[in-house]
Amino acid sequence: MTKGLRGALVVYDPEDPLKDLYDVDDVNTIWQVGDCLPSFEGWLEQRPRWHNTTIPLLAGYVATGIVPVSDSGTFNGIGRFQGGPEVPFHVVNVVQGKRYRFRIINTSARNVFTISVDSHNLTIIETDGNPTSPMTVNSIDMLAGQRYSVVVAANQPVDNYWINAPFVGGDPSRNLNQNATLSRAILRYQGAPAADPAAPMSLGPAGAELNALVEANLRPLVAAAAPEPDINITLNLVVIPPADSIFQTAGKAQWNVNNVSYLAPHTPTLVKILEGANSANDFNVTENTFILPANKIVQVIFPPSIDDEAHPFHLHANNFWLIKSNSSEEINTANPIKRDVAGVGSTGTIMRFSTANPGPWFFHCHIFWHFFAGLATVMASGLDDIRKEVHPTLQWDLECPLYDILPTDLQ
Ligand SMILES: [Cu+2]
Repeated sequence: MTKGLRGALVVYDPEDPLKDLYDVDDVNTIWQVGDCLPSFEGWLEQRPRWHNTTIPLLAGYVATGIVPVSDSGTFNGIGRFQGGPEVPFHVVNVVQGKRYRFRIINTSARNVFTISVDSHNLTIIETDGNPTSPMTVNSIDMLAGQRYSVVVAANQPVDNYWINAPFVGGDPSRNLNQNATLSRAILRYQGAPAADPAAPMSLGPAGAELNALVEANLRPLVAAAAPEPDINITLNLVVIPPADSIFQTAGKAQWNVNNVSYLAPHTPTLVKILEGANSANDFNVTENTFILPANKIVQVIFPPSIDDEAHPFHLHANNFWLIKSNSSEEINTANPIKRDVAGVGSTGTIMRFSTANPGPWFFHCHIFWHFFAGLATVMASGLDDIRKEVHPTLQWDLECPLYDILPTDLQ
């Protein structure tokens, strides 16, 4: 992620109920967009002056509270920055007349990408692994960690077309390498010359041409009401300026969830559970761990936040029903979509999830810098079931001593 490591893990469904909508869905139809941070760029371009790693970038963030700003966007690992080498853009090859299922993954540490393809529509059929009722748009905003599948019909004249993937994230004036317009790839029809599109590079549809995704308008493929909640949890997100922070050491960037800044415990949460932890009192306050009974429905309410950016909250191991999207004031319990990353921001967000899957599951902001500064909780459910199902091996027991002998800065 922040160091450039990336890879897609796609679980293909041979019984996909939407497979009649597309002809091609393979290794060549995966689009990974990401942010190219100074560390990655130095590594990629062998340019020592950008040879920062995540550690100094994090140090800068915790000292100032200012999110590091990426040099460029990347599309399947390739990106250009202002004044940098004109590396060839990633090319997506298509054949006229065929329909493609593109699986788009935002792998970035921070950036929000806006995806569009010149002269083509995008028909959304999936959110984070959950099939949706097909909805056609021409522009999609994606937060860090989010995934969409879109069907694109190669129904235009044989030519080269821009795939636009501009992004926002942090204050661009803090990194003059950044030129979001250079974040893009090429859709190349078979028979078209191996050349850049003749059209100018744009940020995508705008004005009357724009038909952008509104997340709240998406519906699941199979209409179903969300179950009624058994438990309600309200989570308030608050940023603390470094000057007021008491996180680890005073003077560091800090994010709180309900007045607690998450700090990874020395003894892992799962180990504590296996050793008998049963209630919130058995965990450090800074683990911000919610103990939930099995097989219940939990509703999480994020009140509107004064912070105007959307935090992509991600729940591990579960899809939630998105009862209220940050994109709308609408409350939808009748037929909400399911997904596992949704924005939390200025209008408020409501989610419901089932605790039928036992485990201590991270529930955190997917912006790497915010996560590091404490914007995380753990939703632990089915503790007795965990103890019945998880049986550590000798190899497992050896992990802790190996960890304990690591130098402190690697722990
Ligand atoms: Cu965040």
